[in-house]
Amino acid sequence: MKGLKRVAAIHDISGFGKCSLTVALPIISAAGIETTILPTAVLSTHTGGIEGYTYRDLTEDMAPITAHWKSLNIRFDAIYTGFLGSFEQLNLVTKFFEEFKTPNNLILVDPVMADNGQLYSIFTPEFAIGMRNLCEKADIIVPNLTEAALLLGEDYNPGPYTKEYIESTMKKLSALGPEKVVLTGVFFDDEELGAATYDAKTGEVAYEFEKRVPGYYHGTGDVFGSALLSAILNGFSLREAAGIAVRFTTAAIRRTAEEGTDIRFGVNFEQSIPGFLQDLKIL
Ligand code: PXL
Repeated sequence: MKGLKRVAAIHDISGFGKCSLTVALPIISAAGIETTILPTAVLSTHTGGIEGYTYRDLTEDMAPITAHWKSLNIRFDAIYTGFLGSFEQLNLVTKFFEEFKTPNNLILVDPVMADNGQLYSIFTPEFAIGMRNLCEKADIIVPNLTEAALLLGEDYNPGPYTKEYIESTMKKLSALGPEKVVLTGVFFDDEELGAATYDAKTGEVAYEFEKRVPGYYHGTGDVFGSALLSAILNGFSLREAAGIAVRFTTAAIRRTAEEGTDIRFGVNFEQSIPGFLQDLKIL
């Protein structure tokens, strides 16, 4: 058994609906990685298609939590950020990076703000510019194609995509700063859906696909990002990690589709964890 690695996961807690920390914490922990959490807000549910959610903003707590961890000399092998509620939170996360970034750890930013061509209801177009500034400081970013367009200030392309479009999008995103880009929601036809990876250091572009399950399931970006980071910290290459994350996310979606659960309520990743751990060669 290798030494225990530690992640700082900076996302909200949506009590019901399986996304952000209620997904990141169990998945990364199951992959044998200590998961320290910095909650940005507490909501009754996520904001995707569910009305009447409560929202307790925790911005005020973020600097004191950061300072306390710094005083304890805690070190992280990775910093993983997701849903952030405001410009102020983007600035606080930037400060967190300044405190805890080392030459040996990695920053993974999932620029959670949009999907299917639309910004999530609580965000403004200006927020996308702030998110771009945060992505510039990351080692790896994991946007979907809507978020990629927003980061680049381009119009959304609903697909199907071409290799030229995907590769030029990833190269432009990498030119913002991150050495590695993983693009989700990539498809060239109706049959398959998956992710593309680009590593600016090696120039390698790779694709990982699974058979498409129809429908839009909530929280899949967080399942994907958590699985990707887990695989990278378990020593897999970017491409292998993307394959593991695509298989795990698709398995969770397939299970949910078979059960006919409300697509807003998140995917059944829990019962897909054994397969994920086998893919990680932990089981
Ligand atoms: O899964 C992304 C996400 C995370 N957190 C909250 C959200 C969303 C997407 O809608 O609303 C609160």
